[in-house]
Amino acid sequence: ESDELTEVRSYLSSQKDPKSENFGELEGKNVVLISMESLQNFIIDYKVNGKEVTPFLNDLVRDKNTLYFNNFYHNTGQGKTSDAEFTIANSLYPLPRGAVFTTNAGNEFNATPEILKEKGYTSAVFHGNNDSFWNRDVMYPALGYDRFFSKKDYNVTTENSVNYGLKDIPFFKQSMSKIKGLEKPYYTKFITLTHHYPFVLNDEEDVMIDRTNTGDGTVDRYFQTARYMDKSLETFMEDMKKAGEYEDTVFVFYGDHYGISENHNRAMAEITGTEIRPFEHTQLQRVPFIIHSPGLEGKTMDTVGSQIDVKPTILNLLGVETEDDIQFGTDLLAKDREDLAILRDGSVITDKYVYDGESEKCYDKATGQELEGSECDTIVQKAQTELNLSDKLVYGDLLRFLDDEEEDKPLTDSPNEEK
Ligand code: GP9
Ligand code: MN
Repeated sequence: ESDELTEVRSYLSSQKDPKSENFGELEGKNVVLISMESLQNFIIDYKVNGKEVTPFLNDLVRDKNTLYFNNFYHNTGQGKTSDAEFTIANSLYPLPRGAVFTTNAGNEFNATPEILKEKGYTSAVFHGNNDSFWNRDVMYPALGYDRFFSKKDYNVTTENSVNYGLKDIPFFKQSMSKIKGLEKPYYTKFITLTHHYPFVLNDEEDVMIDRTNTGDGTVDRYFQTARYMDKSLETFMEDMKKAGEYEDTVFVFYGDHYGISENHNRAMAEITGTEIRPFEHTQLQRVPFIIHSPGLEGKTMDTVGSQIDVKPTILNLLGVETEDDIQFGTDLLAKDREDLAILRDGSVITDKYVYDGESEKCYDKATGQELEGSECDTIVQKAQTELNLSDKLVYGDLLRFLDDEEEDKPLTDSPNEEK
């Protein structure tokens, strides 16, 4: 092992690694991860002219078989969707600049699909855009994925696409025959696309809610594409039930990153009813995180976490031992877990504090009141240490020094006959 890897290891072992009570609760189940494009948590229960923007998700988060995390942040940087994928698969931070999917796809990883392969899982990704976008065709084999159903595996026409590619409703419809063909248990990821900046719909039929009227077009359209995506999730869940793919499956929904940047603070102040200071800006980096499975004991959790925690959380639920893994996240369901989210820009959130990395301002999390900067010193220090160690690990490709190296197999050719 290299000295640098030893340094990472000794830092991680000095941290609490709490055990979850739920270890193995969902052992052997199929996994369906759903990347919800640009979906921020403020949208949950938000209404436009009396109508819910996300009625499906609003019901889902209250379902008795749903765990809903309402203090969950994204960790993404410039790699956006792909950064979220990276962090969720590896429990490592994305890079301070650029997209790790494009800069470090040649690295050795120990990602969730690869780990689950040893448990007999088949893995696949579904996405209605070109396979080379974000270098996914190169990165997925490195993460251990077996299959990648991309644009060329779907019937994509001008009518059924908008913006970057296939619209979410036909995307999920056409995915059904593909998922049914997978060997079980499967570990899959569906990446939605329609609710992407600049949030456009091209068919009256897809418009299911009014725009808001802040006068900021981006913000006003945001609610319409969010409504459309929510509908696509609803139809997907129904189709999974009809196809008999629901009972043995755990559904994990996550927002990938913000959709509305700080350039839209004026309109967002109108939407949220409060001025957007650095405190509110940081709180707007929350994205929904939802785990749903029949039989799962559900509740809403306000524990502070982020995408870095998804890997250990899922693996623990599936009963996979992660103790010796190099991971920066912790199991969100562990009782004595530390409330913590470290964002890529150096912002840090705990149960007590919200620190904005850009303005370097420190706030009381409960009241939003600004505090002496020094109050946040300890957590800022911790965040810097963690981000630096994670970056060292990625830049130095340090996981290649782990013993059980395996050759990355190329993706299985995706047959096009389902067109
Ligand atoms: C592209 C899609 C969007 O295929 O995942 O990527 P983003 O621009 O959000 O990173
Ligand atoms: Mn995205």
